[in-house]
Amino acid sequence: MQPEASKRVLIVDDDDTCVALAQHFLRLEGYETETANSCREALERIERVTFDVVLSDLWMDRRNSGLELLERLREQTDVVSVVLMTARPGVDSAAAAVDLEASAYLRKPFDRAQLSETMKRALHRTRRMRAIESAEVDYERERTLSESDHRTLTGALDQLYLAYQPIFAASSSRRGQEALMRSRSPELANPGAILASAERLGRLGDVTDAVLRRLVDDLPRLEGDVFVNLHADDLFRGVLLDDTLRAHANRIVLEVTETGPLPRGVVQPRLAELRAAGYRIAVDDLGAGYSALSRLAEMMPDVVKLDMSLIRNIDQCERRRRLVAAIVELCADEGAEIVAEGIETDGERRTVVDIGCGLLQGYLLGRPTPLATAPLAPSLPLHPHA
Ligand code: G
Ligand code: MN
Repeated sequence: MQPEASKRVLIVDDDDTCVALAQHFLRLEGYETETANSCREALERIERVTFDVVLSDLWMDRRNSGLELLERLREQTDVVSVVLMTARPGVDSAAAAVDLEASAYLRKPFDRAQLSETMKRALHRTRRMRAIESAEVDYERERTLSESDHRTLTGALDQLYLAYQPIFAASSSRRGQEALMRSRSPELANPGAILASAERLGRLGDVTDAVLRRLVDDLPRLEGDVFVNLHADDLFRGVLLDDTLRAHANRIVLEVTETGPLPRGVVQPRLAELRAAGYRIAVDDLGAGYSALSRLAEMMPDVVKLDMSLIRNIDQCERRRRLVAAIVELCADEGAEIVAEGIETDGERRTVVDIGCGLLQGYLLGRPTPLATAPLAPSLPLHPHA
């Protein structure tokens, strides 16, 4: 249940009878009231308590004290409504009151209905102002938060590097490697967190550009094919057709990690364009999440990478073996190569080779390693336990 919204009024008047009357009426209307007899006393109260409306006499101690009070109050806050009471409204004081955003004038003497109506409007104004103010505060907080998020992401991309995990042919010769994003940023090092942040900030393209820039730097030191992960939207990044990257296109396999339906009419022509430039296209993580079999027909990939969830314990699961065998046959018909990903045991390795997976990847065969610390030998041992 919502707490009832506060209706707290400070009544300010040097005339005690008037204070008592206003207090009586307002209590009948459900207001909480406090009272003060002078501008000074009112300001003291206001310092300690948050009021929703200040109902103040205009003329106190033979001066326009009500205006003074209003002026001092406005130095502190806009979000409390002030109603000025007076027996002699004058043009000058009215103009000043408007200037200082008094909510209303209440002509003395007033009856309960007049007071009630005026106070209702004043209270409404306070609540509206508060709502606007808190929305502004939220907006401000949101903006500064995302500014610092942007900085953190930029930092992570500046310190981005690639680790390479070897990919072998079933015949045990080394075929190439998959480039995997890493960052040395202390705040944002995890690749999944980098991608999540980039997605939230609408900067997935920046991640791809950073990855491809690093790849260009590394390519001269890499042997064989280089597999690199892209979101389907990234297929449209201009950098893919820049001369530098294009010069190596025939060694590059673009792994599309897709999490939603592909807009057919746009993606097909782009794939054709990228293939014409020399790139090969792979469907990544087939068998996981949204990466459905229908993707095979849509993209006619050159390479299909089977998700490690299909590979796990495949040597102990007849039905999974048959499923993978069916996919392998389908891909063979389409002329696509198959990579079995995430091979961790020798049983898994032997089984996928038996079924006919032509390419192998996984911790059993090699972990992702940064280039600087591990110059890539052309043939790493395929059977570490053999
Ligand atoms: O989505 P994609 O297939 O590109 O993901 C590759 C990820 O899988 C990398 O983070 C890599 O470190 C991880 N990986 C690679 N080989 C293995 C493996 O044998 N077992 C497990 N659990 N993870 C692996
Ligand atoms: Mn991949």
